[in-house]
Amino acid sequence: MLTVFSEKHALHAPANELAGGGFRAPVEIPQRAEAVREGLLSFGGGTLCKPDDLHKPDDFGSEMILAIHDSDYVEFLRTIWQAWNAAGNKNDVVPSVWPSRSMPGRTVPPAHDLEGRVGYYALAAETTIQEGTWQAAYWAAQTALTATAAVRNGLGAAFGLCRPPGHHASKNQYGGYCFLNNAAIAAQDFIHAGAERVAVLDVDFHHGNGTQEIFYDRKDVYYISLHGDPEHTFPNFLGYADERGSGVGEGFNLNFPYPPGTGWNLWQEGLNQACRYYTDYGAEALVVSLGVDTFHNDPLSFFRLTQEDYLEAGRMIAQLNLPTVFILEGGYDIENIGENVSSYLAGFSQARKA
Ligand code: SP5
Ligand code: ZN
Repeated sequence: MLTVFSEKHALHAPANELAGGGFRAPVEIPQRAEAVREGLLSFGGGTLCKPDDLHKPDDFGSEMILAIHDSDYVEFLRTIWQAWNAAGNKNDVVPSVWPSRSMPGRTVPPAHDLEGRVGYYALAAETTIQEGTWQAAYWAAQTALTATAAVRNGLGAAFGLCRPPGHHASKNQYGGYCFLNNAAIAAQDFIHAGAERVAVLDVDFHHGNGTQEIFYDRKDVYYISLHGDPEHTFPNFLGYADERGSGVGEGFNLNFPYPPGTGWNLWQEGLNQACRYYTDYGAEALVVSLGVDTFHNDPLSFFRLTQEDYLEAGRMIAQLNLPTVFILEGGYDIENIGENVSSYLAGFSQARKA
């Protein structure tokens, strides 16, 4: 399968991750993307992805990024590290104060304080910003756009090996290891090219709060997510079953939150239903937010999916028979991430050829 990959992902390399009351070794690290690339090239004796199938992204500029994200937010991402560094901070950017529930007064960032500015644009504190973060995020978005362009131009499917991931990034907030919403940018690119109904299927272990928020009041993009119940896990404050969309978008957002211990039997029911809803919807194109942190051995997950399950999930997704762009999201078991992603794409490819 055609795979788009940029070495620039490595410019985002967090030194730490705030977890359990201290700074720990981060899980969203450059080795993830390298392991996926190597896994694709070696899977099935190199039958899934050949070196010729690996493409560097083209530069499509900022038009689609700005169709999804607010311009002040994009400007913040582009400039914050330099400002933070120039103010004498030696460490990575970490937020520490928020316009939280009890302080709803202010709806713009404070003009003269960096800490306030960072907190305004952050939705969580585990995600740090370094010198190369903007470059890495920009090229992850271009990776998504390049994969989408290939599919728009007639290729049946493509894989955007995006890093950093994207589905937690909202119109104007970063967090959950995400800065630019690569999957939303891909979906918007289909719309920009004339599609009227785009399906976004999110199989990452976590709810894609950013993608949901971005398309919540729209009916041209139908977001469906299968994920760990936010009563039990990140992002905690969005992703519940009663969130069904608003305005003309009502009925075009669907969440399947699942409890700890969820395995294939329960999970595949949701995937099956999602596929039926997309068919009824008359989807013209599909974007898959492909997280493999549903794996039984993932350090962040309480699902119990296996490599065989991913083969079958890939087959089920293929049966939608839609032009399909896969976008990498989470997955933190470095030992297995390459084979896990490959299993999804191999199942999909096998079913498409059959
Ligand atoms: C893209 C994606 O999968 N983002 C996930 C973001 C999860 N952020 C909060 C994770 C908190 C995990 N706490 C660390 C415990 C590890 N032992
Ligand atoms: Zn995740």
